Amino acid sequence: MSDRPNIRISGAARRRAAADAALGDRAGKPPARTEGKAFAPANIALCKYWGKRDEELRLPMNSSVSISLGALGTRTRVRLGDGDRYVLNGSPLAPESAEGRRLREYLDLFRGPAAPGFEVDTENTIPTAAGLASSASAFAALAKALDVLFGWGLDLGALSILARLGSGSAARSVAAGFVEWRAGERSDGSDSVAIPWPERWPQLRIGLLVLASGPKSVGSRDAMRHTVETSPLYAAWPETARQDLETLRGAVRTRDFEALGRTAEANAMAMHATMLAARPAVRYWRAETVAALDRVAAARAEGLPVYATLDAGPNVKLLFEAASEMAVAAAFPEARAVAPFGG
Ligand code: 2P0
Repeated sequence: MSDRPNIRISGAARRRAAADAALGDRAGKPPARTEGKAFAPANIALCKYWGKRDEELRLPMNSSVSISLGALGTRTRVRLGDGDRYVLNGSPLAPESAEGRRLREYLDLFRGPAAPGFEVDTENTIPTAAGLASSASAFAALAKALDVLFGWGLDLGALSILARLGSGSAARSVAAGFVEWRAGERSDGSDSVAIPWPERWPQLRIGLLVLASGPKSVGSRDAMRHTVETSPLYAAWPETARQDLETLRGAVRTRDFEALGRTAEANAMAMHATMLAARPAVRYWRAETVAALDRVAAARAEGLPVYATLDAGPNVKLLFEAASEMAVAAAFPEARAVAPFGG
């Protein structure tokens, strides 16, 4: 038996090391100013991130790609202070709440003698009722606001690493448009970064259908872990996602809307299939979810090019093009249409 103590580096220490590595020689330098402000968009994945190869560094099993939602996202201001103080949508956020703790632990990565405390004021530009406010835009906006406060001038890859240390999907919210998050291979996550795709697709539309609001039964972080650990279908997921991502890359390059919609919808169904097979099942779908998917299928059978995707929740997102906007509005009067490229 070895007489060496069994040293286990904590998740927080590993995240701090990863943040320092992304910052390089900027790590530990005092802030350049007393305040930083930034905005980051929410994003909808066309090929989903589902499962981690490293829980602590939020490193994914598979690469994913999303569309950022333009002006819908999170606006954040971070100021230096003696202690921490958080405001979310105009109301103080209790430091001992789950969200407060998560925020404090994240800010610990950047704390130092010249930056002992952070006052964070954050506001979602997505109506809360839209059920879309997410950790993705929150941590991306915070990473960008810290970049301004400290004057780091980080490139997109480094920013996406910092955002990822808060929440995986936040890696994709550091940029507009189509953003791929490469899974990477290195154990320190230094190659698990966001790479925006150069293509723009101004006619693309996303329709937000809010079918149910309120807290979800299981958070996506726990659902993901439980699926990886217990679902017999999970083994097929990484390769399915790899193929879907390549199909989507081709669809975006050639502006093939049908291939994009079909693949995104199939990818979302496959992700939910892995959850349904988990033991016990993780089932986010409600009766309204199934009814909405039926309506999408019926609209498509009538010749309307509209597809659906859904994340770790009951709400359905529609994918369509500007030419179908009137018909989609008629078929789904409750949908809120978003033009991710500004139309
Ligand atoms: C995605 N989701 O690609 C997938 C699809 C939900 C379903 O990324 O644990 O909040 O913070 O890394 O990013 C939601 O998971 O999880 C998510 P953590 P995150 O958008």
